[in-house]
Amino acid sequence: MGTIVDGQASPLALKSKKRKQAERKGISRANGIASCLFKYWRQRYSLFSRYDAGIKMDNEGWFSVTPEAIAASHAAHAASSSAAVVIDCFAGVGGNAIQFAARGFLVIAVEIDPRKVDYAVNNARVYGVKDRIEFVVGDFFSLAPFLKGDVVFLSPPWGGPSYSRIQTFTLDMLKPKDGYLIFQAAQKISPNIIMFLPRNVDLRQVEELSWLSSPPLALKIEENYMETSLKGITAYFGDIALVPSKSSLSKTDIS
Ligand code: MGP
Ligand code: SAH
Repeated sequence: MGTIVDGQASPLALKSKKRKQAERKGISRANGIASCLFKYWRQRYSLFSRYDAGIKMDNEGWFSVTPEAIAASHAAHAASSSAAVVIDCFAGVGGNAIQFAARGFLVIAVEIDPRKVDYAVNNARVYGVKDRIEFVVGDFFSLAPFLKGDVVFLSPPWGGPSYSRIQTFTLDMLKPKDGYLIFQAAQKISPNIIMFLPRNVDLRQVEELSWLSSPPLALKIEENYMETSLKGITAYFGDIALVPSKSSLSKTDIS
């Protein structure tokens, strides 16, 4: 130890902290990313194992993309059902859409930001699954009445990395609309809904979503870990909640 002297960091510890900050700034600059995104860049191979094969990301993509192994576990879960078409309603740079397509699904990937769609197309090409994904640039809420699919996948914006400083994340904090409205739009497409949510989400509210249907939808809630770090919560609604989960990344809490 020996780094704290009279309640203050020692000159040696300060030097090492400054060196680390400078190193972090240098790496961030060299890779064209904001230094506040450095922690996500360090996890780049767990976000996309083929990162070095030409994956493209933007700032929001860095902190929003579902880690590859978790996206693969969502797809594996859906593949245990008879579903064939998945609608990824907030597709971002393609983390989930790619894994659904790699599992053999036909994917309709909706994303409002055209630059992210360009990146998602590029990233799907890197994974050799571009032909299994139909990319749509647009607003999910406007498109929802026209979308047809067996499974609806929802990973909407959580309001940025600051979500983790909130003690209990309530569904009205989801963007661009309240989680209840997002869920209702999805329900019009299919009762089989997968929702990827913050680890601090209010689970009672998630349960309430299943009561929006009569009779209530089956619900399964999983915690998604990468090694020992809890990254998010997945809620499976409808018949898809009843298929057994095979993933070692998931711990089921409520069935
Ligand atoms: P995090 O909590 O910001 O980072 O995001 P991490 O690595 O857990 O760092 P820590 O210091 O908090 O431990 C964890 C994961 O949540 C990300 O890899 C994304 O998959 C997901 N995620 C984070 N945000 C801010 C969003 C978001 O806005 N939307 C979606 N869909 N996913 C997000
Ligand atoms: N699951 C994705 C990340 C999704 S992040 C992945 O793994 O890559 C949420 C995305 O929702 C952001 O890219 C944001 O641009 C998009 N989005 C926000 N409002 C939207 C809307 N109304 N319709 C469609 N996409 C929207």
